[in-house]
Amino acid sequence: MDKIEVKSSDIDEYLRVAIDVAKEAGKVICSALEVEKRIETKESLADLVTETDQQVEKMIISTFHQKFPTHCFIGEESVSSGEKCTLTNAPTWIIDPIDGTTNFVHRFQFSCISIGLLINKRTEVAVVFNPNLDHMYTAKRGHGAYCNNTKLKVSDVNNLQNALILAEFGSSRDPEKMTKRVETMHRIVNKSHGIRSLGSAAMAMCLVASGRGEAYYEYGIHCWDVAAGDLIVREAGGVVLDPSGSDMDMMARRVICACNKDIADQVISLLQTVEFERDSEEVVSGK
Ligand code: LIP
Repeated sequence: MDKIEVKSSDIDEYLRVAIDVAKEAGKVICSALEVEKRIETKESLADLVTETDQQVEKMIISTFHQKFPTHCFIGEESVSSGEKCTLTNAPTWIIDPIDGTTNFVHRFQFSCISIGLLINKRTEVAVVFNPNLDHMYTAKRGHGAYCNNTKLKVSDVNNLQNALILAEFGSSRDPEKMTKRVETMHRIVNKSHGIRSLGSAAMAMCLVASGRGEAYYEYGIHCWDVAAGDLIVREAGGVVLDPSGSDMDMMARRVICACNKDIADQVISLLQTVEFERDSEEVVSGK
């Protein structure tokens, strides 16, 4: 498919609609916090889904579909129920209705709606909304990243010794993968100010973008966990890479983002690769 041309007024409209839909989704999530949830597990006892994830994803997709009938979608819950994860140059909304579902279940405040709009396979518009804290993170390519209208800027720390690193255990409980993760964390914690695990990739990326941590890495994420965070970090001045040090590949299920290349390289030198099956065969660089 040929490259798509987009007008900047269209991009503004996409961002406006994404912010509105994220706010509506936030209301649904906040009211669901008060009621008992029916929880199902997906691939492990730590891979949860609730009716709210499904309900919110349907709501977001149907709103976008009404407004932009030619656009395509990749949603966490749609893929879980068998839809293909296919990305073309066409405008494609990549949606995680609740990133941090386990946090949502436990009312631990780091969960959010993550929405990235990719055009020509690059995120052009990003919205991450944490309704618990009322933090709305937004970015438009080339126009900076914001949280509730305050411009974001990454930290200027460039030595791992002075850095706080965000990392996750992820949802797989495969013993070999767990051993590698714990060993890596052990190496990093000995060479930095410490490690934090928040349970939401999108939130972790927004915190790096906000200068509240120097790097975040994870093996096992999916494209919907990072599609929006990718642009938010880049627009705040940070770097987003594959843990090998090459360009990030959104379908490769692994990512590192950092406030700068120096910190990224120092973390990368300590990482152990954890293998996961890709989301799709295409290589999708956010650059
Ligand atoms: C979660 C991620 C988190 C990761 C979990 C899971 P979900 O997303 O954001 O960082 O460690 O494995 O993928 O499933 O709550 O949308």
